[in-house]
Amino acid sequence: MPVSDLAGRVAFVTGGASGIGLGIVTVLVERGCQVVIADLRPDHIDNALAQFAGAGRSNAVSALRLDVCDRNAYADAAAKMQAEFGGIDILVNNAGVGLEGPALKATYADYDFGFGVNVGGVINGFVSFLPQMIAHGRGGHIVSTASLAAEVVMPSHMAIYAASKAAVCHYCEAVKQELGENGIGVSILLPGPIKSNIHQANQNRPEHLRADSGFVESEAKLAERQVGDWWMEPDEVGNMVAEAILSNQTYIVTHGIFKDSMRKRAQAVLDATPDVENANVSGI
Ligand code: NAI
Ligand code: GGE
Repeated sequence: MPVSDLAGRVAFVTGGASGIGLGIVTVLVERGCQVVIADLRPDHIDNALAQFAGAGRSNAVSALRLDVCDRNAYADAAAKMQAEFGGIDILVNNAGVGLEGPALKATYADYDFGFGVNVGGVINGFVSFLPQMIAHGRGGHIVSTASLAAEVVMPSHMAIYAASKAAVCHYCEAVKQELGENGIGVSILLPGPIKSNIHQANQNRPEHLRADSGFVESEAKLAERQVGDWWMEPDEVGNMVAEAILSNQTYIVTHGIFKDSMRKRAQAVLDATPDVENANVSGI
């Protein structure tokens, strides 16, 4: 059965030490969860733990350094959660990188960076944790962070990013029913602009994917970008995520500002689709 009450539940939040993930952690703690933050960046982890210590909530939050691309480390983290908490109830596949750069200059290093974190990190979360979440029989929920970039036609310099987020969205849509039959709810977070450190993509790029990158200049420029005053606060996203877990809501969409672009893309696909009478696809 999906999660009907957050109090006492154990949550594992990747990328939980900054931005959207930290907003989700903050709200889950407020709602009574025991939360483990998994993040790449020691500086972000230190800042996040200091925030919770300052609020007198150190007992409810711990953290471990994890690169979600490292499958062995991810398996070790899942084993640790099983040993310490009897498994997790809520997995938030939130870690991601907002890489961008000229599509014609993209190299395998850039594709591997974008898909490795944004898709590979989500896959590794499912593979590492789904068995224990089903086995413990308490029910559970998996939230994966995609983007509204998955639902519009994005500019060329964000092609890798958009494709990676579309993959997350379609994978989660596809597995939702079967996971539900196994007591695991599924939600897909589709944020618009949220106040975060997403502009720091170049600080999150692994060493082995730096030298050959075609995005060095674009990511250096991105790193200088300021957070928009009108962008949404992470805690507001956290509240949307908490409510979506409780209602097993499939899509969590933070903004309506791209709705016309979303509709235009969907209509373009429908316009290219032949009309048929009484289509029967039950056998597929
Ligand atoms: P952020 O950069 O503030 O937070 C992301 C966190 O993930 C950071 O603490 C970073 O250290 C961590 N991280 C990066 N690579 C990692 C890895 N390989 N392993 C483990 N942790 C890793 O950025 P933000 O915006 O909070 O991003 C969270 C998610 O939200 C991402 O998937 C992003 O694509 C997505 N998103 C963000 C939007 C925004 O406007 N900020 C809008 C739509 C989607
Ligand atoms: C706020 O900064 C970013 C970013 O640098 C990369 C990606 C995103 C935000 C988000 O995933 C979304 C918007 O919030 O992606 C878009 C970025 C730019 C234009 C449109 C986007 O989505 C429709």
